Amino acid sequence: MDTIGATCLLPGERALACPQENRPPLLDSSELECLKQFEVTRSQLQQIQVSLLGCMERALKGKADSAPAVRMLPTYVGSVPHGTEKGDFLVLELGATGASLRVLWVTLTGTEGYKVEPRSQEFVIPQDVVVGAGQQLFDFAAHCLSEFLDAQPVGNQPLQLGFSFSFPCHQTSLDRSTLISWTKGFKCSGVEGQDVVQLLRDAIQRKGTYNIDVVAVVNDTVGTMMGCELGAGPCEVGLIVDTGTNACYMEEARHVAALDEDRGRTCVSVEWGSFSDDGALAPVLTTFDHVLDQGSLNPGAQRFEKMIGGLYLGELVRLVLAHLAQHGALFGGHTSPALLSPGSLLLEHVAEMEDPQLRQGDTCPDASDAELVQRVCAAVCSRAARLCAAALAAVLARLQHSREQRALQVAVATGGQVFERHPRFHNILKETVMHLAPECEVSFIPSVDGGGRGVAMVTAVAARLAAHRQLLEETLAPFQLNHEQLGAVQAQMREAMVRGLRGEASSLRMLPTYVRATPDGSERGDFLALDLGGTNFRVLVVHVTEGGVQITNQVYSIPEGVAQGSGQQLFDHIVDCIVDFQQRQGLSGQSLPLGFTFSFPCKQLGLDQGILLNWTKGFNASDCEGQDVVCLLREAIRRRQAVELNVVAIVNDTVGTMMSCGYEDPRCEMGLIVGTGTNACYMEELRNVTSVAGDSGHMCINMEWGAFGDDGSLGLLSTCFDAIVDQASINPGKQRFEKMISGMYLGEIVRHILLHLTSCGVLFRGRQAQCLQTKDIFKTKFLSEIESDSLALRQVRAILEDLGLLLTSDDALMVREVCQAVSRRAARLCGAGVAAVVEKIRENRGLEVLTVSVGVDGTLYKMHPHFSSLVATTVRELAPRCAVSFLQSEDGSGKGAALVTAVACRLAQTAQV
Ligand code: 0WK
Ligand code: BGC
Ligand code: BGC
Repeated sequence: MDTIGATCLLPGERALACPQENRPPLLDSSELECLKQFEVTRSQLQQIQVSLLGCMERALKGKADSAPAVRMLPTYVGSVPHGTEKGDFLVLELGATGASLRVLWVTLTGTEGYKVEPRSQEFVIPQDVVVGAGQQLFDFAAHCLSEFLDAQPVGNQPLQLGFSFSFPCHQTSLDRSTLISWTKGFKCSGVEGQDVVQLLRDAIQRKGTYNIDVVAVVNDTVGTMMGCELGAGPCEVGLIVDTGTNACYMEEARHVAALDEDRGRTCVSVEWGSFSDDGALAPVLTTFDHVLDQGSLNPGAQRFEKMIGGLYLGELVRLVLAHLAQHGALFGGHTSPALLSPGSLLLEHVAEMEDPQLRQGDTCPDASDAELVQRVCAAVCSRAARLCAAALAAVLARLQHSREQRALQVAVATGGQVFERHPRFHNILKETVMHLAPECEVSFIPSVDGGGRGVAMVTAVAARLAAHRQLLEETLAPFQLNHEQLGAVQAQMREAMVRGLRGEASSLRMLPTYVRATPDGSERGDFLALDLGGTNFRVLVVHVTEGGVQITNQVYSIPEGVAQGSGQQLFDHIVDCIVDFQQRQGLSGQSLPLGFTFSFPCKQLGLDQGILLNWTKGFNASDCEGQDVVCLLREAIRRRQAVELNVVAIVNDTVGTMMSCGYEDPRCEMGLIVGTGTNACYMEELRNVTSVAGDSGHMCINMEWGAFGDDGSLGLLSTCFDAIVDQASINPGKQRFEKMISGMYLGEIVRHILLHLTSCGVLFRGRQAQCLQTKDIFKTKFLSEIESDSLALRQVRAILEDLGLLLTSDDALMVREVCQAVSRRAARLCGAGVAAVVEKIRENRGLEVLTVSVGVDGTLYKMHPHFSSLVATTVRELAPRCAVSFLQSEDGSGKGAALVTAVACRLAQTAQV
């Protein structure tokens, strides 16, 4: 037991007793028993260390029970300061030092090497505010901010504020934090469970004197850690022992289950004040601790804090002194109102009484009383320091585990009045840590300004992220289409449809397909089918029997050189594939009727005549546009002697898809493709198709909606990124609607947005990534992968790193948002198009409500996790009187082409009969 000395005067009291000799007199058993209770053995400390470590690791894994002993709260501070932070920041500190708050003006000078002393002002919070209504507390804080700023040369510049809020909070971002429970004598109503940043913003708004933006909220331990001087190398632990106690440290992000992270480190606030493992704590809890706890504002909570925090040390000493006095062991058995009144002994009193200097000179009437008082102070404070050391040793052990390092070198930033005022606390803590964590080399860095600079650092980072977020939102805002804008697209498309059907100027060609009916199930026979124009070129043999349709197909590639070579080369390649397929399928020499799905805009003059109007989707074979592609195919067949093929029908992939789904569901009267390209067809009333004779019956119209807006009607919605992608395409000014929707272009739009955000410094720390300069490197399939809900952020990073991007998690999050904005716009525009078509069919038929199915195909529609549901939602919004179901085509449009051929053959036979 250390020797101690102190004055015996309590605040406002006359002297009771003071020491005679400097050799400590012997203590009687009751006194000894009293002090012995505060002795904590090494094995008890080790047990606390181990138990706390266990609680920390369970909480990190999210395995802790409902009321975890320690909370391990992510703080969204992902890196220790890298010294580049610059600017003037306001800091508001609430709760670190008891019933007071502090406002600071901190100027960060980045790497300019000189320091500007922060200007600060402290305000005492009236007790009725500390336990009053939450609004009152935040209004008080806003008032103090205003009073502080009245004395600063601020003018009306927007001010960025970092809010140091020293209570346990669930943080969901740097500027969103929900208070879990008050501690340290605070008990304001209407705050627990609330976002304290919003409460402060509302109060500042109500005050209305200064334009202050609260950009970050941090725990005081984080501010202390972030504020520690870089000289010593970054601190990775922040330790506070002030009115309360807590620590934070830099944990490997992958170990924090609450975060979807696999790389880097993140700061975790331990909130060890609530550590209460009865197994570990019960042996060290004294009767005085139970009395104090029962008398506190939060009985049963923060038990560990109540043995260490400066708010409680004075009270513990008072309880012991009162106990000893009441048992005649002190002050001659006398007590006093102050000695008996809770809260009368404060930390500074304990520090004073424990200070050995005091004993020498002062006039204490009874030396042995003074001695005993000092012993009590020392016992209470030493225990606090040792318990705090055991907790810190648990954090160090956690750091060793998470870094898989046995020997650990770490700097701990310390802050708080107990450190500043209590002479021996720091030494006992240091010594005990050395005993409990001998393989750790720990340097303690006292915080110079109570963490104000650290909070400003976090605020600077948050301000930078907030500015980035704003830039991101401004960049993506044009992609968020509201109901009015989509309604306008629907109306414009409707008008263009009518003009196209009438043969008037319209960006929608509304091409008759000569398909007058969807299959009725009576089709029979074997057919060859070709499917050109999507991701894959396929040759199929389709058997249509009573029992249904059997398909065998083979995928062939169309090399870019062929797709952009000569027409003859392209069609010879197609015939080569057919011959290869016939040989593989043992069909050589058989002349089966052939249906040709040709997914490009064709003016059809009949079922087997289609004049190619223009290539799309990266195809550009020469000498084809303006030609009848059925002729081109037949010529190629002729060039390849000894091959007999009977080309019966040419259909667009939308028509093939509609027919294929129509075979299963007769209500299917629309075909939709959202793949490499996009387009739609539907069954129009023949009377509305002026270019085809006849007033009754229907005609399937290939809308070629990819060209919608080529007349500039989509100009208002087109962004600078759309213009870049269009200009870089092989058909600038063409297929504008397609270039905002389909798979061939979405990846490119995203790539250009990423390049733009990088050039603004928002992404990849402003470092332009070489890989992103390459056209088409950001595939549209990446959007589908990145936006998948089941994909954790780390997997998003993996996709982007495979591309050669060096990125942070924030970058990955932003890339995902860019993908979401681009694909969402595409789906909504597509939905507006479908709504225009089904509404036209409904009005064509004068129906109150239309029930119709849409056959759909295309990789983007099928593979993207949200595209199809967004299209359906938009159609419900814009065409509420149409009950639309979307049927994903299983066998592609090749089957549809075979069915069209089958219908044509059946009609031809009945015509011969
Ligand atoms: C599969 C169809 C084909 C169509 C394609 C579109 O069978 O006719 O062209 O879907 O999707 P993409 O392959 O372009 O993603
Ligand atoms: C709070 C912590 C805070 C600590 C030190 C505790 O009561 O729960 O959030 O860091 O006091 O101020
Ligand atoms: C073509 C359409 C086709 C669509 C889907 C567009 O580029 O012009 O004919 O239906 O792509 O493949």
